[in-house]
Amino acid sequence: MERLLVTGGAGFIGANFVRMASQRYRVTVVDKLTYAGNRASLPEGIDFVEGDICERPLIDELVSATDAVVHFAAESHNDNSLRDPSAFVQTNLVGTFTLLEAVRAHGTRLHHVSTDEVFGDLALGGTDAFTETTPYNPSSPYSATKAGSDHLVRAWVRSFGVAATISNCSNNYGPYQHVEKFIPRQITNILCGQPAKLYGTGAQVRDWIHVDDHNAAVLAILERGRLGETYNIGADQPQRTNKQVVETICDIMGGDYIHVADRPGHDQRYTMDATKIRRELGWRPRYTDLRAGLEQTIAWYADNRWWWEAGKGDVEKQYAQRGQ
Ligand code: NAD
Ligand code: TDX
Repeated sequence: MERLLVTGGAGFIGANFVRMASQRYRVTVVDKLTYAGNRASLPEGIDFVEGDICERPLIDELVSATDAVVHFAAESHNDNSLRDPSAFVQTNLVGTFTLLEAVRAHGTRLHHVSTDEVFGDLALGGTDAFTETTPYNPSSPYSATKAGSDHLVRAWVRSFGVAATISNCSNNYGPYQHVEKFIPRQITNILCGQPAKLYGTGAQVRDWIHVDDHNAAVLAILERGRLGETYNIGADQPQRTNKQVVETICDIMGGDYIHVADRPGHDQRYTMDATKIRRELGWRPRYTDLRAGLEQTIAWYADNRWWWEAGKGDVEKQYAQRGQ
């Protein structure tokens, strides 16, 4: 395997993946450059194609010229999916279908990147965790379309023998994450002299993982994973409420937070059991201290205002319309 086609490579996780994988592979990125895509996140020396994964002739041509596809492209923000789900259905379902038909036609290896949100949520206060066999029970239009895309991949493996793997990962943080998302929104609010904004009570629990740990796991699955298998990815962190995470950010940066309107249908708790990937592939997270990972991420946003400052105002205007 020498050549990789990375869909959604100009997005947060994709761009960090390209930075890691381009040290070992010849990488081509295909990305539509939606509001969430940014060419400036990509390193020099890779091939970039601006295009939509729903366009079959383009995807056929790119898939025919690669050894494997790593599929990150998606509409990824729950709050946006509550405002207008249509792009989520199009990109996450029709886009994944289009890719699957192309890899089926060309016999190409595919890794499909998915989320813990396909499993729904867990009750606050419990210690149970999602495993690879937890039944799917998605809550939002975003997670429903990701769940549907996972089912398509599984069906193409079983029905057509497509050489695919799937990973379901917990909440990522790190450099190049769009300022609409929780952690960069709070960091950049404080950098702009604004308070951090906590939805509702802030009692919800997310299972945070550094983006480089996620991407090292994706590479391990691509290189050594068993075809047809699904792997959960999570960093085995202690359970942390959103309020605790905001308090840590405020403590590091010297800022304040306020409570704002809650997200409708807000998932309460995500906790991942990543035993399978640890046991089968020997993968381990390297960022095990969230505070240290947040300090690194805060320093990145403070040093790279050019990367996020232009888009910040529009994002905050949209949140303000919803009382958030
Ligand atoms: P992102 O929104 O930052 O990036 C998505 C990228 O996909 C953007 O560059 C965008 O331009 C591109 N894109 C969107 N529609 C496209 C289309 N039709 N054709 C081509 N490109 C298109 O998302 P992210 O946070 O980097 O997430 C990447 C993947 O990882 C997604 O599949 C997401 O479901 C999954 N995931 C994310 C997290 C997380 O915490 N962010 C956790 C688990 C899984
Ligand atoms: O301003 C905010 N205040 C707040 O309290 C924002 C933007 C979010 N929140 C809360 C909502 C969630 O409980 O923080 C938590 C994290 O929110 P998001 O960053 O929007 O992430 P989440 O909805 O958990 O989904 C993320 O993880 C799984 C990614 O966006 C998905 O793409 C991934 O699949």
